[in-house]
Amino acid sequence: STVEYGLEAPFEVEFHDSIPSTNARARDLAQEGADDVVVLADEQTGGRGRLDREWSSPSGGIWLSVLSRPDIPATHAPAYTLAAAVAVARAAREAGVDARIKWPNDVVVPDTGADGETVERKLAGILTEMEGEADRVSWVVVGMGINANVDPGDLPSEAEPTTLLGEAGGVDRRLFTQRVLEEFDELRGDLDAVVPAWREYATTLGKRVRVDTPGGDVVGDAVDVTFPGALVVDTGDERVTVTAGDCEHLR
Ligand code: BT5
Repeated sequence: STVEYGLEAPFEVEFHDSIPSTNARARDLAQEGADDVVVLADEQTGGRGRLDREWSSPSGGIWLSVLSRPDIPATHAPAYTLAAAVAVARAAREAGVDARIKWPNDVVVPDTGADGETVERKLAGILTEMEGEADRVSWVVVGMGINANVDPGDLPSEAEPTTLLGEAGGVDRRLFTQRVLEEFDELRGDLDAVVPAWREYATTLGKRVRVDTPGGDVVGDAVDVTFPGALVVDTGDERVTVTAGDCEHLR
């Protein structure tokens, strides 16, 4: 409950010590007609990423889902994903972490090794789900998986993860969550501000990328992000606007 968790965010908060997935719970609440609810958990036993990939969610993290019913067409929902990434990046930067955003949904921290090679370690991921008509969504659930007070060794190493514990010695999860929700609430009320804010922290722009899209791979220079969250890739022959896919930074 709100009181128990002590959050002053503009949402009702439902807290769980352990739950399969906060997104799944928020979807259930949506079916029951709820609005402006945050589902928050210390641990998830069945956390999911995009394309049903597993999201490792040990105790100590900030695993949360925001349910809202905005008056937007489904095509604008990607702006919610970007808004969440900006909110998490801002809160992490306030905590002294050099958080950047990798298109579309990864909050990463650059880690330059002794060999001069930089690895972008994933601090957080966002999963947006929605239902409704094309011209107006019925609800949107924005899931944020934030590796907070988690030992990086407890996360799958092949994912090249990092955590707020590893980067900043840990955070006060209540305050961190409050900052994320305040920022997210502000951005969702001003969607035009999302892309400019996203550009400030972007690590993808200016990089050579390979984007694995439903229509095949697109390789080129990432030159811009446009509303509501599409990546513009200059392939040398043409500028391709990519709305969804996995992005790999080639250099
Ligand atoms: C994401 O997917 O990055 C979205 C993750 C969303 C998780 C939140 S937690 C609260 C809410 N409830 C849920 O059930 N989900 C949301 P994607 O871009 O598909 O990345 C998934 C990939 O990240 C996996 O295949 C792993 O390689 C890697 N991975 C898994 N767990 C990780 C972790 N804790 N930290 C960093 N990388 C991880």
